[in-house]
Amino acid sequence: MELQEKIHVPIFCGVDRDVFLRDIYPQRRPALLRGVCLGSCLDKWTVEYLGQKGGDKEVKIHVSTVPRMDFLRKNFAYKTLPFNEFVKRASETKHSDFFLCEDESYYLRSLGEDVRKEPADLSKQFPDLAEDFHIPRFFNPDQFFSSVFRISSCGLQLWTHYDVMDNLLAQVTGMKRVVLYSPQDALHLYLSGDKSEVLDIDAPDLKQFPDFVKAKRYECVLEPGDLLFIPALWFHNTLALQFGVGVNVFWRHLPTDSYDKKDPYGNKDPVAATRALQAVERALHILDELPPDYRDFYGRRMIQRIQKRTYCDGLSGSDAREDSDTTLPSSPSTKPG
Ligand SMILES: O=C(O)CCC(=O)C(=O)O
Repeated sequence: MELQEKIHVPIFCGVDRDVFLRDIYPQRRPALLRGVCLGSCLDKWTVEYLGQKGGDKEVKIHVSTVPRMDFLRKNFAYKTLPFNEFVKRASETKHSDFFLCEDESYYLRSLGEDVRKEPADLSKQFPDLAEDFHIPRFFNPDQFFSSVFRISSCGLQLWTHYDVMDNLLAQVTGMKRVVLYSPQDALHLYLSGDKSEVLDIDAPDLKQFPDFVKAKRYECVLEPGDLLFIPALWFHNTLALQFGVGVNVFWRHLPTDSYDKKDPYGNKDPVAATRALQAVERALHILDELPPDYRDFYGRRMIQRIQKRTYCDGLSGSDAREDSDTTLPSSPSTKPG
């Protein structure tokens, strides 16, 4: 029996900038783009070549005793290795030199030079390798945010999370399964910040996570040369079916000022969302001044008001936006001018 409704991510061949911007981008849904030119990396990026060109620059990596990384129980350690040594180890299954155990798994998410301030940029950290990778011109250069190496041991699984920027995930070598969930399924994913606490998405504990089955599972398998468009806020979980090298490119989809300026990873909530979430926390503190039955009553009405004003489907719609809302008394400042 299928656990969840499963949907194949649609595959598009021969997509150029015009087709992407006209037919794919506005849908705000994941799309697998096959046959887009990614440059000579597809032929060149063997383990040996990556080691030679990437050299012995130190990289910070995740090392885990088991391939499914667990951010809750922290079953991985952050370690540092020269890039060439890291690539060699990540490509093998048994290691003669290791940190935790001889069959440990490795994962690199490359970082900027000043980790806390600068986003990753392949052309700065790995200029010789960046020459081989062609970033598809599907967005304007001033929207570019980061280009990030994603290199994983065979079997490595990265937890389900969302990012706040639009993303093209390029698979250069190896195969990778990607499972995605819509932002509208956020409440079925048991979030802890930007990550889902459901780590085993193939055999979840349904006693602990009963609503997980309600989330629609979008799935695809990336092959070398594939490009996956992951719209901002779409949750994604990756499983390396083989040792693999990928690069993902984030770009700004909202006006620059919408994003948190201190966010080198591209995963901090937009400033307006952070302010709104803080305002909800303040409102909840105010409700604490009331007895439980009153809190329950006004809490339910607040939820309905928020649903009517914000949901894009179902309950709300343009009528709800313009309504004279009877759920809660509206203050003049909350009405559009
Ligand atoms: O490919 C991976 O390992 C993870 C990709 C990812 O999380 C991303 O592109 O945001």
